[in-house]
Amino acid sequence: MRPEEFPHAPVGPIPRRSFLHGAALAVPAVSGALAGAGLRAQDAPAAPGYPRVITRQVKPDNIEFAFPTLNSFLTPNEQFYIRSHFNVPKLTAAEWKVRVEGHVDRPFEISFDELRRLESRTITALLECAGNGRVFLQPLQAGLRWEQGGVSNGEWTGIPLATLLDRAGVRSGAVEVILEGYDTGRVGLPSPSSAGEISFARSLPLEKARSADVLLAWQMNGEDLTPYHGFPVRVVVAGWYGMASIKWLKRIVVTDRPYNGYFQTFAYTIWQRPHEGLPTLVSVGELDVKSQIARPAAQEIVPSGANCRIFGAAWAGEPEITRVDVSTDGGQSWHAAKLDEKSVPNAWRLFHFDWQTPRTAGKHVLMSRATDARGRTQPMQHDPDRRDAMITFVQPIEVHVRG
Ligand SMILES: Nc1nc2c(c(=O)[nH]1)N[C@H]1C(S)=C(S)[C@@H](COP(=O)(O)O)O[C@H]1N2
Ligand SMILES: [Mo]
Repeated sequence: MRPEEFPHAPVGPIPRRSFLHGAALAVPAVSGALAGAGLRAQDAPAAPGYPRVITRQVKPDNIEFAFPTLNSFLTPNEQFYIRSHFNVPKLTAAEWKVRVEGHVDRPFEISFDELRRLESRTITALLECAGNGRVFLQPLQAGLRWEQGGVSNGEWTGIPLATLLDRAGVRSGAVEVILEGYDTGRVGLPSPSSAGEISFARSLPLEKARSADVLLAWQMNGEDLTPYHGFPVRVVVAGWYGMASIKWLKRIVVTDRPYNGYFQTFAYTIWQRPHEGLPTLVSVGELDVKSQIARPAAQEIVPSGANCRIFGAAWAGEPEITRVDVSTDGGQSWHAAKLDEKSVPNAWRLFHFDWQTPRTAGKHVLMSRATDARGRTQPMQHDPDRRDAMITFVQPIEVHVRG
């Protein structure tokens, strides 16, 4: 299946900022004569359009979705963000296998062919890196400086992890399931160094591991996984931050005690204060509520006295997004945005708000703030206890109204 078009979203080339002037330009969010009209000669000398992805790191390659190009409910595979800690392991479908072991009655291995013969399901699930938006934190944090695009929405086909757990026979006393990838490497400065060469691994509480929304997937958006996204088989943990969705799956270890691996208890952790205010590190898990404005993009120029469609996406993991409010005056006043009818658990929900821009030129700060069915709402400030993860505070988008 091809990602479907989203009718509210204006398409057309999305010009990018001029490197020469450092000034804003681009008008794709505006309906009327200018929409989709392309670049004005003075605006973007060499750019044929807005880049569709943005490279954050090379070897390992880490690439973000250019969020201002958001134009469909499902993110096309060639734009889906890539977050890999180590280089892509070289695997073939013919040789690949996954082993199920640990606190089980019948450990076993299963091949790709065998796996695909089991009863599959297809689910929609958004993946967001826990570090998405890190560039907006002050002071600036170490780590990959994602802007808005460490998030994408996909449709996944595979078998529930529960199917393999049942086949292995989980023993009583089991508490977690560790998922390990075939990729390996060393982690070094500026992070605390790893215990030599390690693999990428994370655990899930047994209850979550048994949920029908945790898949061993071999397809995204109707196509085989690409090497970057975990070919031939990855895990998709719907409703959780991306680090739980192990790519290039190698091993499933059922365990009777909590796992304290590098990516479980060093990285991807935040502070919580359950013991009389004493800060305790806890592993990042479920997605929190968040929204982002895709267009207009930061520093864009929008015409005065015109209709400007503010367009974006909101998500909260499993709970439904119940409202999105938009501000065009830096958070002083808020207006309900129109939510797309399509509300799918574990996916994002698209929204828009039609803004009548003022007749006079000036700077304006746009914001969006989402609320979910659990009553969670985005905060205005980043909670420092979250350090450089789970960045859900309301992001200001400065735009320029010009006559
Ligand atoms: N084996 C393995 N799985 C992994 C990772 C990794 O580095 N190695 N990165 C994780 C992180 S931090 C994220 S955000 C998601 C990103 O998935 P994607 O690259 O398909 O978007 O994969 C997760 N699974
Ligand atoms: Mo991530």
